[in-house]
Amino acid sequence: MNVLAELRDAVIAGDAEKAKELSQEAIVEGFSASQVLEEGLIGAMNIIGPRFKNNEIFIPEVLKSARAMHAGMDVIKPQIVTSDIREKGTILIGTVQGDLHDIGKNMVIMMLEGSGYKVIDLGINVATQKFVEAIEQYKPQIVGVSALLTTTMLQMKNTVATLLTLESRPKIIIGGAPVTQEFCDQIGADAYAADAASAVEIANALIASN
Ligand code: B1M
Repeated sequence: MNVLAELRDAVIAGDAEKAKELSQEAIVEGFSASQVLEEGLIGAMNIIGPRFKNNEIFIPEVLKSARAMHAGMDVIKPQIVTSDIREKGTILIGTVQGDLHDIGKNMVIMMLEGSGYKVIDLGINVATQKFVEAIEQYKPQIVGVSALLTTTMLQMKNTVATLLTLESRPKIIIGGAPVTQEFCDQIGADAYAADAASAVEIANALIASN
């Protein structure tokens, strides 16, 4: 079994220490940080998701896996975030109020930072007012809004509606598993990103069109 498959298994087993070691080993063996991310860490979450859905595993196991995944992400982050890249702009990002999911958002952040953006992470369960205050404080070019629950998509809609009313507002990118381009069109956000890599492409395009 190659090191990325072992890493995937370690994350599935929720073994943070092993996930950290194997992520380091994979980098030493010459795998790129994005291979470790895509094939090892995201690969594991793609297996965990359906198991959680089918009640084969439960929240404690998912949390252990999430922790193991973060341990791996901490290892590859310095490889992805190269310090000599000039900042392309500032992006503010958060998961909407009522929603505690942050694994995907954190991946988006890593990819954005890796491609040269300064990212301000507002965390999870972010009230609309907090987005508004942070926009006033940091004056970002882009705001990223994440939601992972169909129930919190309504909160996403409310947050976006408020952000759209701001004077000289930043561009708004939305994302998260239940979010679609159709929903994006409905609520009037500027763009929808299906995954972390497309979030970077879309951010680049929005900055270029400014
Ligand atoms: Co939750 N959960 N969860 N969960 N959880 C889901 C989302 C679910 C689909 C599982 C299921 O039942 N099938 C389901 C939602 C169903 C629905 O709404 N239709 C669900 C549920 C129901 C719940 C609870 C209600 C469970 C309960 O308590 N009964 C509860 C809600 C808590 C809350 O938020 N209020 C809950 C809790 C949890 C944990 C805390 C245990 C944990 C979160 C840990 C954490 O995030 N720190 C958890 C997890 C891990 C999941 C699953 C298994 C995995 C999510 C994940 O991390 N995916 C998930 C099942 C699934 O998705 N298959 C599930 C990996 C991640 C890389 O993908 O987040 O989609 P994703 O991010 C992608 C893209 O979407 C995109 O880029 C990312 C990278 O490619 N993207 C953006 C994301 N945000 C973006 C923002 C952008 C752009 C792109 O803006 C710029």
